[in-house]
Amino acid sequence: MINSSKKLAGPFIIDLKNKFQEIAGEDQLIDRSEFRNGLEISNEEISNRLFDIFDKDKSGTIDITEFMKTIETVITGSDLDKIKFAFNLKINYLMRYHKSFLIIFLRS
Ligand SMILES: [Ca+2]
Repeated sequence: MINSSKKLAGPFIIDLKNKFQEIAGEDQLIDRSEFRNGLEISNEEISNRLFDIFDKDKSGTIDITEFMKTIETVITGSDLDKIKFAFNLKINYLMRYHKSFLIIFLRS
């Protein structure tokens, strides 16, 4: 999926663009429900959280640039970028459902 120079490889970019077009449909924008159904995310909380990370300008839809940029950051970004991404995604979920886990974690 990535080559040695840590850039997205051509065929993978084409796959991604095709996937975007398939999910986005005619208007070429992905809204929340298209996002959740298209990526088959069963958990609404996680889906919304992910959506917010992709929707950089908070317009309520994801365009092709936001889609590609976010995926590129996750795949080719620094470890710090990846940690930030994972942190943004997980923290709400963990806080809500695993408070006891966090308490144990923070104490250790
Ligand atoms: Ca947007």
